[in-house]
Amino acid sequence: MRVRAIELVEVGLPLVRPFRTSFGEEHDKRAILVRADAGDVQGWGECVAAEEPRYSDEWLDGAWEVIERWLAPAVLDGGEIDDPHDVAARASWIRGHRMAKAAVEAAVLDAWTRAEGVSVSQWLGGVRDRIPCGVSVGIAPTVEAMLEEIRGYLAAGYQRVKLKIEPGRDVQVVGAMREALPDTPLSVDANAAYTLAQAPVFEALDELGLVMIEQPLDHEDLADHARLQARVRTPICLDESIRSTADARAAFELGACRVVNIKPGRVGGALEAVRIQEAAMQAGVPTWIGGMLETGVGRALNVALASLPGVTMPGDTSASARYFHQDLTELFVVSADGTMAVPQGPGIGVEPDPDRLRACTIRSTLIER
Ligand code: OSB
Ligand code: MG
Repeated sequence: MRVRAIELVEVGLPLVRPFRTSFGEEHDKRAILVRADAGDVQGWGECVAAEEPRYSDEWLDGAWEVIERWLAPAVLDGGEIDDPHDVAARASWIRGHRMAKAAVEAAVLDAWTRAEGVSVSQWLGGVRDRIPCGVSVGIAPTVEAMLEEIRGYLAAGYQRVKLKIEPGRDVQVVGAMREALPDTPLSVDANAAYTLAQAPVFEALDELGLVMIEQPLDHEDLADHARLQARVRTPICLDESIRSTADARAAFELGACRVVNIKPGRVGGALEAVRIQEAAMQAGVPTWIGGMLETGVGRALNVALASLPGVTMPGDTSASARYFHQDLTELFVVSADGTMAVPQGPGIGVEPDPDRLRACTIRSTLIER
């Protein structure tokens, strides 16, 4: 397969409710969509870099430039693609920029699997046609507001509820949720907002029967995560800290986590995500697929990854309606049993609707050969 053109489209979609984490609040979803045009087939990928480098060191405008200036030319000028793994190989001289790389790889992978007539799930080795779904709940102004939002999700079927925490809004808020919802599988996500000196917060959370504590400490600090894990029974799950299979192996050897949140954007692509899932399976560490408030394009790839054998826990792969009044693609829905269907059509199984895409477009550029 030869990719003849790569188009970048920046889109903006209002969120149904603001999403607040320890690192900031988002009201709109902005994303770069990548379209790989291979003549007979085309494929779509979504870049999860946000407008500001808060979650990681990547940001939207930076990713746009990296793709336009280096990644797209690496793919376009590299000749025939013999396998989707070629994308990462051609881009390997570019340090970092994993979210940008992941988006380009995703577009090529979609085109490739469409040409082969198989779903991405099948091609990656998926073993499930439905996946268990959890939901990530932003920090709300009051305990009542948070509870009301959560009750809606539980009524919709979600199997696990993740609460965002930050210093000052942790033990008390989570304790109130636990009291109101004694049997609900709950987890917390601190997005790296604490230091080991605040371990007593996690020792208190340890008494609340949580499924896991996600990314409590600095993203660079595996050693302190290992020290914290030694002090709590609740499994620590790493998100920001795991950017590669090498990171995952180091975390497992150090005992820095007992669960991994896998996001294809954070680790440089779906194919690296598959390898992390394999390494985790070998180490006996369960994984789940995280999210970055993706539109249907990015969501579709996450859902395909969630069908892999080592991905055994409910992920942050929620229904389109949890994020948007109107998505760009066919909608992802969660059924009453808290599961979602894995698209079985060719490629990622969904496509942006041309009218919706036009309505959401902020800018676009075509890189052609
Ligand atoms: O830490 O998992 C996170 C959203 C944006 C950035 C980081 C995170 C999140 C979420 C939402 O928790 C997951 C989702 O529903 O897409
Ligand atoms: Mg997280």
